[in-house]
Amino acid sequence: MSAETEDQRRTERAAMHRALELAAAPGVPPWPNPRVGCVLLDADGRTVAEGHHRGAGTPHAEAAALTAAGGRARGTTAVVTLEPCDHHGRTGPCSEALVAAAVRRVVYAQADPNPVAAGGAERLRAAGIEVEAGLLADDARALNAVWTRATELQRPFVTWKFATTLDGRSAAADGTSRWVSSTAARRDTHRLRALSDTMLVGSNTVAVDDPELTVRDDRDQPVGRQPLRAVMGLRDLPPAKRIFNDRAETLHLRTRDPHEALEELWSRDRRHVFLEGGPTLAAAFLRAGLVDEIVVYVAPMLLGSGRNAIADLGLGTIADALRPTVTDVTVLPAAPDVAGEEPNVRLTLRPTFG
Ligand code: AOF
Ligand code: ZN
Repeated sequence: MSAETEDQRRTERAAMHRALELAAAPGVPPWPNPRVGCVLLDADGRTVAEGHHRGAGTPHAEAAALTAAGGRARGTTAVVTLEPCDHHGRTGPCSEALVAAAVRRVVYAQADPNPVAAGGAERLRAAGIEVEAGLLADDARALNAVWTRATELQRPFVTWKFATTLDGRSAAADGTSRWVSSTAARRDTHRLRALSDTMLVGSNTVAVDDPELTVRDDRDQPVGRQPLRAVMGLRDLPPAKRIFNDRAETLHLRTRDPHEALEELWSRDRRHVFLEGGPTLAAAFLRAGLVDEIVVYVAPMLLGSGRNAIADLGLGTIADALRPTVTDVTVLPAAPDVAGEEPNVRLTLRPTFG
């Protein structure tokens, strides 16, 4: 490799790190679009312009950088975290914009998993632009991990979250469940809720537990955008339930079929479902192979009897047990501002079945 190429590689790698940093800018909603960053380099490897995507309906990262560069875009190398799109969606195709701006070379990290938008690399090559794929692809994928998986699956990514006692109970025999998990665990749940775009429960949970299903902060910190509250099931829902208060939007999905529910949510641009119960709904999603991630809070508490965290899965013998892979174990120490609580444990798991 010539010294010049070696130099170019190093510069482009640094620019890709910068593009990833731009993509991850705070305040950009991760839904329903990916986070994308772009840096334009001149022939000497100097940055001509930068851009990043700021949310659905706003210019793509490449378009933002091209606009910032104006006439200086000619002959540059565009370093971008995602393969430039090739479709007329909410905005125009970036492939065409890069060609029109007479960019010389395009280096991108992650191939576009979106079948509707993909094809940019080919289009650019056909126009005589040098294209290199895969630089820091794993980092780019990690930045939009849930979006990427959802886009590949063409349905929302599903995180099933539950809280349990040491003996697998989510509520006592009389139905009381306040509080199984600690303050710290509940704060952590609200943080995770806020990262999703939809919280989903069964109509039975609404009838019995009457959850509000909003992102809240018990210390009055700002919480930002509220995810959609979705309720699934055929039964009518009493309008007086807390889920219908004006703190967030609510959608009633009149189906018992998890596939149908996810299809409907996908068509409404939902990408990450936070499945919060109850036990019957969780079992239905697991049986359908529609759980992509499990988050469970384990509280040091014993009930001996009571409501199971999950309904019957129809598994008769130990050999049939579902054995998800543990991807993270975190101890959540008791919150310093709350007296008399014990640490809880959060397990994150990836289902390797279904
Ligand atoms: C973005 N921002 O910077 C890039 C994207 O919703 P649309 O019509 O704007 O198109 C979204 C698709 O465009 C997205 O799925 C991805 O495939 C491609 N690239 N999207 O939101 C960007 N570069
Ligand atoms: Zn684009």
